Amino acid sequence: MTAAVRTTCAYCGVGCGILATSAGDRAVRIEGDPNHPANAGRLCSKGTHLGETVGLEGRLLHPMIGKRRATWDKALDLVAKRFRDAIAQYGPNSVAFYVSGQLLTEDYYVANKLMKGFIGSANIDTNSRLCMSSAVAGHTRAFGEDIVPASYDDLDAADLIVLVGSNTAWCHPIVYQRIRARCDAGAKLVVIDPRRTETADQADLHLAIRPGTDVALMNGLLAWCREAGVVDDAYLAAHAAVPDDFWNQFGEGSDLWSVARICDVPPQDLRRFFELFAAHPRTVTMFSQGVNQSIAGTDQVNAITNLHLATGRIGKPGAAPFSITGQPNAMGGREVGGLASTLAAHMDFAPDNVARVGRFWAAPAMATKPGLKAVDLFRSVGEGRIKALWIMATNPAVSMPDAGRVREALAACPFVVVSDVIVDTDTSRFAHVRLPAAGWGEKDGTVTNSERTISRQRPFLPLPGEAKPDWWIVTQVARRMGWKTAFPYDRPGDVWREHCRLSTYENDGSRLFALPRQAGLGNAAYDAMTPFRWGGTPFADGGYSTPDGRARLVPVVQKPVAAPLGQWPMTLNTGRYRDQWHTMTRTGLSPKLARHREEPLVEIHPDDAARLDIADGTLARVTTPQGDSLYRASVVDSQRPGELFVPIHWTDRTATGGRTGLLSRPLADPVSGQPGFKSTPANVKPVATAWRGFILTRGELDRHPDCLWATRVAVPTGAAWELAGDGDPAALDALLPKGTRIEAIDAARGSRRIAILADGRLAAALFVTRDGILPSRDWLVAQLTEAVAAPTLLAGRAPGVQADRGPIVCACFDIGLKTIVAAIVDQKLADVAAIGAALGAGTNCGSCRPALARLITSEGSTHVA
Ligand SMILES: Nc1nc2c(c(=O)[nH]1)N[C@H]1C(S)=C(S)[C@@H](COP(=O)(O)OP(=O)(O)OC[C@H]3O[C@@H](n4cnc5c(=O)[nH]c(N)nc54)[C@H](O)[C@@H]3O)O[C@H]1N2
Ligand SMILES: Nc1nc2c(c(=O)[nH]1)N[C@H]1C(S)=C(S)[C@@H](COP(=O)(O)OP(=O)(O)OC[C@H]3O[C@@H](n4cnc5c(=O)[nH]c(N)nc54)[C@H](O)[C@@H]3O)O[C@H]1N2
Ligand code: SF4
Ligand SMILES: [Mo]
Repeated sequence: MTAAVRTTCAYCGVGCGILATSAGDRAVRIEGDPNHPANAGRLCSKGTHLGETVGLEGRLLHPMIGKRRATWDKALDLVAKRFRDAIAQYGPNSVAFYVSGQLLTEDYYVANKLMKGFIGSANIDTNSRLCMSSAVAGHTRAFGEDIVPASYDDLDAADLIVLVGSNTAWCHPIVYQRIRARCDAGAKLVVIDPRRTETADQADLHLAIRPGTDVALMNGLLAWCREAGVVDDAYLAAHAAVPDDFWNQFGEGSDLWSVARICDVPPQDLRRFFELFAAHPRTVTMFSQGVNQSIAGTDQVNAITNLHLATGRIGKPGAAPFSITGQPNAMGGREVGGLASTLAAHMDFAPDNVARVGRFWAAPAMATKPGLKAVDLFRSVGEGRIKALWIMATNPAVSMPDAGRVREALAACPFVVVSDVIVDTDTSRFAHVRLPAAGWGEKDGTVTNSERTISRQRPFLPLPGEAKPDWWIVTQVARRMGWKTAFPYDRPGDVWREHCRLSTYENDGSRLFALPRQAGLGNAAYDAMTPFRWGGTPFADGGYSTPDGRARLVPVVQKPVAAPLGQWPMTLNTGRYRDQWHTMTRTGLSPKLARHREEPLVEIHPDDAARLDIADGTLARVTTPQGDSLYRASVVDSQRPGELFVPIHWTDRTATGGRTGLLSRPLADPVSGQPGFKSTPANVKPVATAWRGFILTRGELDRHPDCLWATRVAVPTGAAWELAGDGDPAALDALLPKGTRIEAIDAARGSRRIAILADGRLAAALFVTRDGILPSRDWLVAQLTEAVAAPTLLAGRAPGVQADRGPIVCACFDIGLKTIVAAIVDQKLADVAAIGAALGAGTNCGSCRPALARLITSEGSTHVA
């Protein structure tokens, strides 16, 4: 064991500190860092299981040109040449970079400098366009600069916390724990989300609003505050510019009843929210993708900033609008200026700024205007106008809206470079050159979290194979394109110092983003950097980054919400699962994280399901004008009628279905360019299958199962595939590895059970059924790691013992939770009596009947075996 290394979590924008201890052979112990201000030692499920994701399986370990291994020299020369040639022939705007909030600040800085100061185009956009750009635009409109005026300390001081379009319990779990702790001390929690998420479950009030009506809600609340005398006129007089006609919009239609009707929530609930807000000056309104990912995202952000400005709830402890960031370094990317619509260091493309940055960089070719935003960028690629594209640390073939068109565009692009840690992603399949990047645990630099705290990510593992840090790769290409002296970096600290110097360069205080004390940091001090938050408490005395120092109230009106149309009667909402991260290239490696949700589900309200004849646990096809994909149906009343929810995580590498990116429409907010991922007109239909089954293997299958439904998750030593189809399941046998075969095939009942043994150990198992009854996977999965296979493999459980039963629910008959859940799911038991008939549970003393009833509602609809 070596000493623990202090680093930061690879995943979300909470930015938790981690103590990583390497134990050799890429084994690592992960603990929360008790000294980190973001988490004080706590970690969520994803952070805790990071150790399961640092192995080398699937890693890209050397550069590749086409399908062949190449040397770094050859690959870098080729990238530099193809970019140079395209620029020479078609001009600087014929090339583009598409980068990511998962790059470190140093990586981001170098890529941004190369594109905007040397290539001479601003065609560098980032997946933060899909994530934070409405918040960036809203902040800039309201405050004159993209400043998040809140910190986690504000949560500890708030009396009311309003979560808007944020499933915090799943997506920012450690912040959520902090919110719960504050609620335990008496603060109130209001959740505004069309779905009843686990976050909403525990709230004092949940407003399940009609999607896309957040402006009406916030404007209605502001009108209420004005009536109630809660508007802080003194604050507005001192610190804000209020357009003359601002208050005119709050006439007709802003009364409680009209707002309740537009938002489709009970008026009494709405009144309760308004009263809570009016009564608690210390309010934090935290928002995320339910607000940002909308075609009115920027207006929605400003509806929230208006409310906080007008009530003077900003720049004070416990009072602020709080845009919580998604990716670990979404904020660092914004500080660097890595969006196509920003220049650098919180400067835009005003001529002064262009000249200033040009002086600082000694740039030969400054970009003078914004570049293409992600959706337009890929549209341009599709139209043949981008001749060379370099994608770093993002998987747009999955995560862009209308991903089918994005794939066509990538296929047609003359030159695509992909820098990634994984060899085979849905995007890298289109790459002409693949460059192996250093991954988490290997890379070295800084990140900024949601509350502006900058922390180090430090390496504790050696660079595997020929992998190199992203900043190094971009630096090498820049030098080979001819700019040797402008890219002199030998280590991330060199880049860091330059970034910090730019932040203070000719900065008379008009840009709040400034890191003056960092610019002269020595290498040792850079290595020893402890987490620090820049910006203090912004706007504590007004002092907004506008020419007159005043914030802006921005008039915003609710746009009519389009009524569902005949062919597309449903609205498709998309988002995240608790234990998966985006396109699963890393969380997908963890067997423990796989247990939470093993397949992509389409969640649908019981009324819609009944009307459309979609039974829980069967397959359903979701169709939109952009494309279609399969999901397993989960019938739940946490959905609003008329709305569907699907996860974003599954890809071609892991499933035949769940391809959510193909479905989302490519419409974007006109101000920010952020796509409206949360509401695509859609349709859903049941899909019949003849059989259901699963394959478990030690190691991986040679190829993916070729059947209607096949979804993979990691299990210890190998993989588990859930399967369903309508053809002959016997065709699946060909997938099984060689070895001693034992089988039980009951053609009449349509049941096939096959186990393959190698050296006396279970190497693979295939179970198929026509009647839906399959053993629980737990025991068989455990058999994959046993040195000697049990004799009862084909029964799918240990000799003489029930399959892993879980905690006991029915004490009279000794029946466990897992047994009951499996029976509910596999046999489609619909009520307590049916459980009694099948298992005996609940038929003696009856004490467990309430528990069984709860399991019918919860597990019968949400759990998939
Ligand atoms: N487990 C996990 N955590 C993550 C990530 C992950 O992949 N997995 N990704 C990280 C990243 S990059 C991001 S950006 C964040 C995202 O974090 P969140 O924004 O919390 O997550 P989402 O699930 O995308 O969407 C949030 C909620 O918005 C709701 N919503 C949809 N439409 C509307 C609407 O019109 N109004 C309102 N008020 N709400 C609406 C959805 O129902 C959903 O519950 O999570 C980060 N954390
Ligand atoms: N329908 C729908 N689509 C969405 C969303 C939604 O809610 N609904 N959310 C959007 C949002 S908010 C986001 S943030 C995006 C996320 O979407 P993506 O950014 O496409 O998702 P990731 O899987 O995180 O992709 C990161 C890639 O970088 C690689 N990688 C990891 N670390 C490194 C590194 O250090 N260097 C390099 N070079 N590569 C690395 C990973 O292997 C992976 O292939 O999805 C967006 N798409
Ligand atoms: S809350 Fe976010 S940063 Fe913290 S451990 Fe979980 S995923 Fe990592
Ligand atoms: Mo994101």
